[in-house]
Amino acid sequence: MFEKILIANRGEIALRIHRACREMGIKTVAVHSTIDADAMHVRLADESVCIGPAPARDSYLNIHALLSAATITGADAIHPGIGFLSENANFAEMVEEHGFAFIGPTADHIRVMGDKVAAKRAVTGAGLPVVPGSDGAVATVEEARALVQRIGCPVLIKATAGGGGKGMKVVNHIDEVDEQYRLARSEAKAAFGNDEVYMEKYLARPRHIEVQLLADTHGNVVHFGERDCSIQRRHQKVVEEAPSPALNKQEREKVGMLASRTAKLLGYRGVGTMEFLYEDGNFYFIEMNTRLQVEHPITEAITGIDLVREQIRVATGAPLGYTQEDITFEGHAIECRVNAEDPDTFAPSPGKVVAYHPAGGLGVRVDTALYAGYSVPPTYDSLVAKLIVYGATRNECLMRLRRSIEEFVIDGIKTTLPLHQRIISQNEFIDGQYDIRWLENKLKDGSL
Ligand code: MV4
Repeated sequence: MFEKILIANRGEIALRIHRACREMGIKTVAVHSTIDADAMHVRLADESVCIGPAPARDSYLNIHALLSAATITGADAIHPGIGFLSENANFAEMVEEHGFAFIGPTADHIRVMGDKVAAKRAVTGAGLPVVPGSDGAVATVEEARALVQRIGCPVLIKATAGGGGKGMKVVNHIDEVDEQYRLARSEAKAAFGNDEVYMEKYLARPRHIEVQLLADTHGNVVHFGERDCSIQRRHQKVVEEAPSPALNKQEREKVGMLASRTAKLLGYRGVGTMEFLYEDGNFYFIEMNTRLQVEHPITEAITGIDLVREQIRVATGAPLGYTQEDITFEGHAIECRVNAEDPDTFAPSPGKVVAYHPAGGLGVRVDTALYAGYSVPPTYDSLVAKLIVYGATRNECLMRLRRSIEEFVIDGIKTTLPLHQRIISQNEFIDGQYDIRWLENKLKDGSL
């Protein structure tokens, strides 16, 4: 087992990882930028190292500073957390070259899944269904036009280096191909420094269903069921739930089995998530995330498994020690991402938290690094707390979530808590009848 882990992250996820480490008897090293000197993740850790100035590129993305911090503190492993360097294959490689364990998949798996064309090809080879479209990259506008003629409008042009929706362009009519193709390439170039694009049939109203996976280094893979992450705005998840209200037991077992079988064939290790679009009873793989996810706690709530603990265990080379049949699902969980933003305009709202009182009681979990007197810096992403609520049934979960939002106090900054109360009060949400367009449509027509 590791004795000391350096946590290359900040905020609530750094605390989440610290907690798993301490419960395993592992010491932690926090790293922080100058603006985070009094952050909660620094206070809790056994040791801390300042790795640079506030901008992420100078601190949390500074590979040399992180490796130096791991060296001087004698850490034996590095946990990248979420965001920042968590899906950077070069970082994973350098961590291992410097003699530390990387708590994540191999650099090769990160690299393949970071290239969306390579990822699709890899999982198709393993028998996973994907959205019909181009066979690999589309290199010329002539090729793009021919493809639109073959698969029919609407068609979506996506960046190979993409994810997160950047560089995505819809083609609704053959006359638009040339313009949308050029726009997609130039946006991809600007966002990723890589203008390669590929094409898919555009699904108009799918749900976003993702499967949580865990693999050890001995070829054992299990899935922990799905999460429904269809409540999104501008490619940022807002509310997630597990299980999905749209799937029946057979569909759940089918997509879980398909995903875990694929991960096994690919020789994957660690935690990972396969993302699918789900429409008219069909699943289509779109991407795989090779890291822990923000919304992992809802899976923990319905399975009783500590995913970060498992992630650390398999990184030591330990075998899973259980099989798919040992994993059982019970009840329902919903997560609301609480952002330091104006709930009506989504304008960032950093600043000093003057009063803080989290929701509590049975079935309520709050993952946060906030405390009264803490100043939320304007420098990083605006997620400041995750409210995770469990209930024996979806209805119990919803009732408990409503009262939890009512009692959650974060004063001094604006947060999206009021938005969450409005979302979960909508009939469509209560009925589980929503798709990836639902939230943005509600915001646009002013009915939220
Ligand atoms: C799609 C799609 C419709 N059809 N692919 C958005 C980001 C990237 N992860 C994939 N995305 C989409 N791919 C096809 N063929 C619609 C989206 C999409 C989306 C997907 C999941 C959750 C929210 C979304 C919001 C807008 C678009």
